[in-house]
Amino acid sequence: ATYKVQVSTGKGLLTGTFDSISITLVGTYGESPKQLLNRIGTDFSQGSLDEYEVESDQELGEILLIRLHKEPYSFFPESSWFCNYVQVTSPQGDLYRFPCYLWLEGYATTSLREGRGKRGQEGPPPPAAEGSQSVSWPVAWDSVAAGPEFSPSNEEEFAEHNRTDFKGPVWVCLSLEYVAQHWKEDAFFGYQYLNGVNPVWIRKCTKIPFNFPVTQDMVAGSLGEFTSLQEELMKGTIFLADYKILEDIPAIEINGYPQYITAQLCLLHQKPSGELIPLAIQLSQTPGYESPIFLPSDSEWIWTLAKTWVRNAEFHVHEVTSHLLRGHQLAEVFAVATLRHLPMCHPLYKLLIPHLRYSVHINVLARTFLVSQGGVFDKAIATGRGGLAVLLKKGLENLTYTTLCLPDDIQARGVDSVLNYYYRDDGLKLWEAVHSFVSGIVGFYYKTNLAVQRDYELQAWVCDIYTKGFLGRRSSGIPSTLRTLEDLIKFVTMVIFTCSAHHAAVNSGQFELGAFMPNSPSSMRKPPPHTKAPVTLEEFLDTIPEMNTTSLVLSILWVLRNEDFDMRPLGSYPDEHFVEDEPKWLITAFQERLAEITKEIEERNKTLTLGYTYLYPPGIENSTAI
Ligand code: RS7
Repeated sequence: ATYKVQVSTGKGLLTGTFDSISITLVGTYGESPKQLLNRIGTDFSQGSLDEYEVESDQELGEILLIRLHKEPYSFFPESSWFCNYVQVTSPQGDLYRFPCYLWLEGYATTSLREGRGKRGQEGPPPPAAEGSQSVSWPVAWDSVAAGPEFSPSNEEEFAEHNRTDFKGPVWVCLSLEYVAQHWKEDAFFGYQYLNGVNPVWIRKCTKIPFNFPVTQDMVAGSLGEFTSLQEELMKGTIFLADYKILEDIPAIEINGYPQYITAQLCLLHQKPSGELIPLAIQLSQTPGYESPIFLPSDSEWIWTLAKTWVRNAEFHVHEVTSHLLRGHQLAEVFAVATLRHLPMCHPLYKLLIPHLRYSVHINVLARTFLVSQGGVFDKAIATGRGGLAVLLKKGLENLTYTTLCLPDDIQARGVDSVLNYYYRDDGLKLWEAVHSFVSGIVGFYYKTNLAVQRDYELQAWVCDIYTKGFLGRRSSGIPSTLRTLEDLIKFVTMVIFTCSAHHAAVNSGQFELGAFMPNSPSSMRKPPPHTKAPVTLEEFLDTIPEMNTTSLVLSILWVLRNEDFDMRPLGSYPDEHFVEDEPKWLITAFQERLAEITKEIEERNKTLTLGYTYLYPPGIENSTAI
């Protein structure tokens, strides 16, 4: 019997191979003899689709899997091969597709199972080349101890920077110049809590905290004569940004001088016009004579200094808890758990792998340059690497399933009726779109709750995320098992949303909002003021970072601007992991919904003085890849 075999090689750089590749077809009735495929030097080159005939004396029945044998050829040195997929056509014309989309490295045999999604419990046990043997957890990922030695393989492809053509429509957008002009304004300070790089921190305040004794007298000037603090608290228009998490975070020396970190509190008010303005700031968690409450009516530079201390707190919580922990570290947890537990033919592998692309790679780079000993954190950020580890640990202890699921988070923070909160509006639409896509995929492969409960691969995956990622902390609310279809859909939605939309929301604006340093200082050189005595511009400048600190942060922000990168926007799936029709239709429906959201955002932004673009779908990456 003659089988037609087509082999597709990746389009990226150095994806072709000079090694000899042979194939064995394994069917229900038997195996074909191992047969050499490539004519070395012509076949299996970058982007090629090669065709062969494979002979077998016997009929093989239904083809279940194939083996690809990668062996030395003549004097050529070993070369890695990026295989997209193999397609086999039987003598009767039946088509079998074997998605791969992986680098095959070294001399080894790789087994690929036929591509129709199979859950744990169905199908034969996964062939040895896939699954848990190949990837191990780095030691203590949460302590940033994992070094660059935990290193993924496809770095050539990662290093290849293809310029993207994405240029959104031109609205009046935030820009470096805009920030430089408006950074001192109270309204812009407040605006950033809703639509800046860290739009996840403020909470509704219904009662003035005991350790932040703001009084009616203090805020009367800001609120005006027609209302009172009490009335606004009851109306739900008072908000709190509390940086208690920064208490007792150790600070380092920079340029030979000690740096300072404090645990600020900031109270805000949303006016009927929608403007969110700061009412009062306290630069510690302990009120008293030594820690006055700063007000907009204080003298110009002392109020600016107090706000700048809050912007510094925002720098720390944004970069460490929202960006590094929730964006990057979690993506790595999901990636490692997926590679350990879900074989390539598992529907959740197929669904998730595009959302985990390059996440380990970018984290290896971060561990090499940013959070390494003597790296950017040690040189330019008050926490240094030591304080970073403490802050990350606290951040992880505070992280909950509620925080990670946007609709629940909005409820929990009490910000459902805040005006002009475009992060929330766009984010909820995206959550819904992802949820509906995931429901479709899950519903196609899992018909009952029992099917979810019995999928041992899925259960091992979620349990690993719970125990390794969240250190088995019950109070996180992260599930350790999934019992129902709805549980599964919500969990997978959270994973995809975190790696795409959440990361985009906290990543995309970093350059424009952070490059004008006083808006986002990484380190403070003087202790926080203990009195309201007026300060001069000189004293202000002596507190914010020095030139070399600033330029180091700027250089990183510049390099990591997400402009020239081989980016895959949310909902694009150029690698065809799914071979059935239904998932393909679901992908199309997801893309159509994202296109509608795109239109809605474009229309909305036209009506705004400042467009909100960080959750504009064409600009959101599928994965935490930068
Ligand atoms: C960026 O990822 O775009 C920039 C990050 C950055 C720039 C300057 C100082 C500190 C940071 C940071 C951070 C924590 C997140 C690291 C993830 C980087 C790939």
